Amino acid sequence: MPTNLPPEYYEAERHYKEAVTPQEKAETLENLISTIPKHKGTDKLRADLRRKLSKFKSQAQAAKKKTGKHETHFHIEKEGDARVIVVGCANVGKSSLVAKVTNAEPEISSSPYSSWAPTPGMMIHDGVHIQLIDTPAIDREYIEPEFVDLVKNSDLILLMLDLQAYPLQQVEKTIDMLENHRIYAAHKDIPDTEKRVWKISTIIAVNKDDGENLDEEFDVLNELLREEGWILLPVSVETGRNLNDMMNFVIKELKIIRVYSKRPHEEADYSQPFILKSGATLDDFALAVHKDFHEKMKSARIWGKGVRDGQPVGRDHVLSDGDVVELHI
Ligand SMILES: Nc1nc2c(ncn2[C@@H]2O[C@H](COP(=O)(O)OP(=O)(O)O)[C@@H](O)[C@H]2O)c(=O)[nH]1
Ligand SMILES: [Mg+2]
Repeated sequence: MPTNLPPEYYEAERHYKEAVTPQEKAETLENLISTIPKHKGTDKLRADLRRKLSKFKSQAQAAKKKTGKHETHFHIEKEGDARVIVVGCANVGKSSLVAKVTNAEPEISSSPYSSWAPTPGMMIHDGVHIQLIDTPAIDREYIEPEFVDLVKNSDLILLMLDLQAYPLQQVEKTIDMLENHRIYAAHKDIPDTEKRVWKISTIIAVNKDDGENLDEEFDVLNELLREEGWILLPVSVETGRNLNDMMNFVIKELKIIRVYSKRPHEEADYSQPFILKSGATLDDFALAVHKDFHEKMKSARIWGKGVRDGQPVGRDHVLSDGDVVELHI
């Protein structure tokens, strides 16, 4: 082993050793090789590692082919303004929620582990289209990599618990599963040394809080987890209790704003909001309406929070949820 290797080599070597799948091994090894200075003293090391690299690459290729069949049933096209994935243990009410608030019909069953395939549905709330995905229970021996990928490709995780069945154990199991796959709730402080992590906004929906007699149990759970920065919402899919509040909260957490356009001397069209990211400006809005507006806009007036009715605003004005905008070209 040549002794004159740079510190980056050892850092890269650590990642390579931590890698598990052939795909991860290949990626981290490629990076490792790139840290090795090219000279005679390192020739043998580089040749050895390249040989290993090609071995991992062919293994990764083979693994991809094998799971090809799975990919079709886990592969879900993104639709709507955002994607929210419902994750949790068996029987907590994931499928019931998706069946209740979307057009989808996932199987609901009191026997655990009935939903094997993720099922997407469209939830439309106050003009925002949210793709809500029902998933298989996480308390199983084997978690499909495609399932993990689906979580990583979501804008928000709705972590669901059953208040009536040891919720603390469920939350631990679910968080462990996610963190074992390097998926962390957005509020968590992850050490800088931890590379390649996915940070995703996570809300805990505590289901089966069917009536006031159960609220005290929710309060206890809430107090425990809130200290660690988690956000918990009590709901009952069966009775519909707090579901509306939950959906409002999801939209808030997605950092989405709804902005309405209006023509001069007409009312705003509230049925069709333009969905923008929080922090979007008038310029972004004009682009969303039409590229002609974006190019030719001379002025704009706005109605909403923190502005005078019909106040003229410039292109860099930051919009708020619920604003009504009149564009002039
Ligand atoms: N009491 C009560 N039962 C519920 C509620 N939501 C769902 N369930 C029941 O819990 C069981 C499991 O529901 P399901 O949606 O299949 O759970 P999943 O395994 O997480 O998809 C079913 O018998 C549902 O009827 C709720 O809010 N309250
Ligand atoms: Mg289910």
